[in-house]
Amino acid sequence: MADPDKAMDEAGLANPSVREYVRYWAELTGADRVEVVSAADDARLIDEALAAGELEPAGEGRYYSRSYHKDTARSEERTIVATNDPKDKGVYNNWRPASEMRPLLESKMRGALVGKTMYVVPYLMAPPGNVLAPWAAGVELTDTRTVVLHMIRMARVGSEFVNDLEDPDSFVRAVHVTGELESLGHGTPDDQRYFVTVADERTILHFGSSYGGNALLGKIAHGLRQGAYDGWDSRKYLAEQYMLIGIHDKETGETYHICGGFPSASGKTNLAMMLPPDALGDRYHVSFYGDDIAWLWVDEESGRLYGMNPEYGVFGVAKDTNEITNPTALKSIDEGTGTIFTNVAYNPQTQEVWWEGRTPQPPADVTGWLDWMGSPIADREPGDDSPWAHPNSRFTTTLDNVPNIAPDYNAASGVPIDAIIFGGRTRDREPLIRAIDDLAEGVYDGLTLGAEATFAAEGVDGQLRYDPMSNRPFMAYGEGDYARHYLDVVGAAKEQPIFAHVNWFQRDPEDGHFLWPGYRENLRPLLWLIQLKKGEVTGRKTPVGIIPTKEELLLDGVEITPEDLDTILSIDVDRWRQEIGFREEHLAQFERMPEEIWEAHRRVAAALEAEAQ
Ligand code: GTP
Ligand code: SPV
Ligand code: MN
Repeated sequence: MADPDKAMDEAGLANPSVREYVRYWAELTGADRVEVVSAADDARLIDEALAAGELEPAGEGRYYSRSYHKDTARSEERTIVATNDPKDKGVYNNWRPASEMRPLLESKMRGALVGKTMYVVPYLMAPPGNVLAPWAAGVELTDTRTVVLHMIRMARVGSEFVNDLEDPDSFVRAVHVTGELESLGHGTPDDQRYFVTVADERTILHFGSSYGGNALLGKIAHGLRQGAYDGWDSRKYLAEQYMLIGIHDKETGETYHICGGFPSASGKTNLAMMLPPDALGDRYHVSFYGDDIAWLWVDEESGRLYGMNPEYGVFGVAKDTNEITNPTALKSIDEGTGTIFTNVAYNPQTQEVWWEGRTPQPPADVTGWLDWMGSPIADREPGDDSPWAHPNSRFTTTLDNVPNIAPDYNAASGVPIDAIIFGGRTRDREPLIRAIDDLAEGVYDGLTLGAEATFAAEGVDGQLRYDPMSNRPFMAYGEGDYARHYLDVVGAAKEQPIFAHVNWFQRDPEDGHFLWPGYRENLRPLLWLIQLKKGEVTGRKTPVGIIPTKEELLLDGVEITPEDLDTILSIDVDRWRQEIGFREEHLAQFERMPEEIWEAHRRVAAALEAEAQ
């Protein structure tokens, strides 16, 4: 049996409540050893992981890992929010009673660490000193060394983040057990995996995966689900699946901050890492604050809406990352140190990695190359064109490696928010950008975000579905209450941010090509949005928002045909009238949806009818 007190003494882990929690779980899981981790342990843990074969070298200071072949994405079906109050049940949170879930998870975890090490990972999901830091501390317990290595990259890790809490009990208890992956019945009726957030007990219990959002509990389970619940419970803040960027105008010296939600694998990391197009690079610079999570609150002193990124790293989609789509990501990997790749293709002889879209064609000489499951490419049957890398393969790197990281990303203050945008993979109907300058209509727009789901979750790729605010997989409580809370938080700000809906993914119905070139060019509609907010342009009013005229959009150097440009800057009124019917059904599912949202819906519907006359 482990001696948790000795391990905690040695590591200087002093918080008495944390110590009690660690003792409880060390005993319940039967762990042989307890090890308290801080960021300073990274090099040693990397060496141990290499020696154990959990990681392989992928060039100087870079590493490769492969997960169990059925364990490659978040499982939405197996993810549950549990509380003690049935009123917390929403449409998307898979609500279950805490009294049922806690004993079930404890039974799965009992004895699961016999013969194993229990790593103790104290973390903070906030820049130190931030006003929301009291909700940001947690301690993840895990049986998996690669999970520890990912946590060190994705969060601020060390005992100092939990030792001096004003209320020693105010940390999130986050327990992760991978279990025996081969015998968990993935996707069968007897699926043993459970990813549970007991939100009103601030306890996260995840069993049955070592992958990403299922296992890095600081990130998705705390940063989004627990954060959302705490933000509502305290009436203080919102926790959203948003990227957060600064756009700096070198001519005027001004910086604008935009945050925004796009569903998983729909372009947040790309936008946050944006290198402006050559024609605009002399004047503008885009800086990275966050690419996946933002917590938003109203700053007491200025009365403005503020935002910060609780994370410390990037867990980015590898697919289609290349010199044209995201040179910044490649630089963070090549010039930074410590990147871990998961489930890409790997060549142990040359230590190279590759993924679909990295280069137009895969390496011509397949000698040594293994696909993401570890099978030699050279052994493939002729005609086997299955992907070399898993579509949800990822790279993990810390914020310090990101070349366009904002100089003040670590500042306690956070940054004032000028605009909130929503978007997703929508193949028709949604124009390039439509701006919304009314709070209720902006929140309504977020709640009715409809897009194609992606490979970031098991079994949903390509499904068209509503994904409110891009939070569908992370909803912690009822959607009507969520809408109320959103209106209250943002509505309390003295200066309202402008809202917008963007779409980089409209396609030609015949040949399927993307109408808008996307990526670096996405800066252009965002600059227009800022100009609109400042009153420098007026746009064209439509029933669903204000859209730019061709003349207003800075288009020099953009490759797009006049027909495609017309399509992405126009509103298909009949298609939108049909959409209104779908939205009505969608919103009607939710209890306690605020009247302001229904009013916004009726205003948009009436404007569309008037336009159709
Ligand atoms: P999560 O980390 O899963 O929450 O996703 P994310 O929203 O950060 O996704 P990311 O930025 O990593 O983008 C995922 C995929 O979208 C990549 O394959 C990109 O190549 C693709 N993508 C991003 N921006 C654009 C764009 O402007 N146009 C097109 N066509 N594809 C894009
Ligand atoms: C997402 O799926 O939205 C992610 C990756 O950001 S994961 O950490 O796996 O949730
Ligand atoms: Mn995400």
